[in-house]
Amino acid sequence: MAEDRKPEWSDPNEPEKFSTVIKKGEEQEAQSAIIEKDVVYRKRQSKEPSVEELVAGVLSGNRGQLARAITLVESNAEQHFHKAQELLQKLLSNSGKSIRIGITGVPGAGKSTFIEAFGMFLCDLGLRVAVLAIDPSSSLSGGSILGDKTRMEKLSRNPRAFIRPSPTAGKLGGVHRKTREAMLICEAAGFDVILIETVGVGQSEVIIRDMVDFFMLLVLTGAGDELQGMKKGIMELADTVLVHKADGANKVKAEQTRKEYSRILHFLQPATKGWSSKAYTCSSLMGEGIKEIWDVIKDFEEKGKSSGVFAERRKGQQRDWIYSLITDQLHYSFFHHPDVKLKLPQLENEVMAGEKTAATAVEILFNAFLTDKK
Ligand SMILES: Nc1nc2c(ncn2[C@@H]2O[C@H](COP(=O)(O)OP(=O)(O)O)[C@@H](O)[C@H]2O)c(=O)[nH]1
Ligand SMILES: [Mg+2]
Repeated sequence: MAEDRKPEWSDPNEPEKFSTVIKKGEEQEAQSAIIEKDVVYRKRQSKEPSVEELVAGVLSGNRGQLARAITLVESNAEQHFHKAQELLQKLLSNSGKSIRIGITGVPGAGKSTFIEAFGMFLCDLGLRVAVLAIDPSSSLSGGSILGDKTRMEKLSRNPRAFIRPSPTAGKLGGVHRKTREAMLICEAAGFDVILIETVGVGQSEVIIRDMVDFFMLLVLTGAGDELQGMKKGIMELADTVLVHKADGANKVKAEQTRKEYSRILHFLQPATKGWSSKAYTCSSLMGEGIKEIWDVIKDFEEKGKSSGVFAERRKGQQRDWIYSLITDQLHYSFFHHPDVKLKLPQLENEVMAGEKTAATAVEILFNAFLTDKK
């Protein structure tokens, strides 16, 4: 037990004159209690919710838990991966009830502005709208999240809407795995419409096409040359081409451009069986053509559901999901294999110098990759 002491400046000859004592050791005890309390408090603050808590939270439409669930699937940590899969497994039977819409176009085509206008229109109809983004450049440049957030200012404040910027690529699957899983979680949380924005460069539009029911391409006017140069491939993916920014002095031109696109679409392979893709004009700034696009999408959904094409596509997408994950995993584990990482720069130089064929270099790399796997 602590020994009681008088302060040093009290008179040792007259101890009773000073009634206060210092209890040695008590201060220490009190302090450690404070520290402990603080640790407990901090632990409670950063405590990760359990899978059950997340499932219950998502299903009840709790936005905080929804955001946490998506953060979990976006995490690059291995222990989170397994927890995320457990969560998805539990939510899977509650997903699939929304209409999934992909929106692509070159940077500056107005995709984010369109989503703001279209999303607000849908919210006003009483629908709940989730917006996800895939930005293939985001893992390199840090993304255009800031730009998008300011473009979707009204929508981001709407209680019926939920906006999630692009995840970054990493271990155990690229951005598309994360986007697909975020989409399933949003569906389980009761969102009626999922809008996925992607920059139309390279492969991302093909990836999104494989994830959505309806796919639209936003284009600009005065694109005569661009139209010629535009890859037939991307137009063949589109269920609708939207000639955007059809306002002011641009209105007449937009109508001409619409006709040109319609003519081309007419000769192309349809993106969806039984559906003929057409071109429309739209101005997100003026709010024109927004309702018409929704009518087109509703018509598309109705026709696809009665013919069975809608369900058939979704089934095919579920199957393809396996293969895209396999590709992801292989890609990741190959390029992160220590021996491959070690040997690759040297082999690259040798191939560039013409000392080795690419096939020989790849064989060496695969041997290194597979040695410990046999
Ligand atoms: N005139 C006009 N400009 C628009 C319209 N929609 C977007 N813009 C402008 O186009 C620019 C790019 O828009 P943004 O939504 O960021 O394009 P994104 O890169 O495709 O997402 C912005 O300066 C917008 O204000 C529209 O309907 N009419
Ligand atoms: Mg954008």
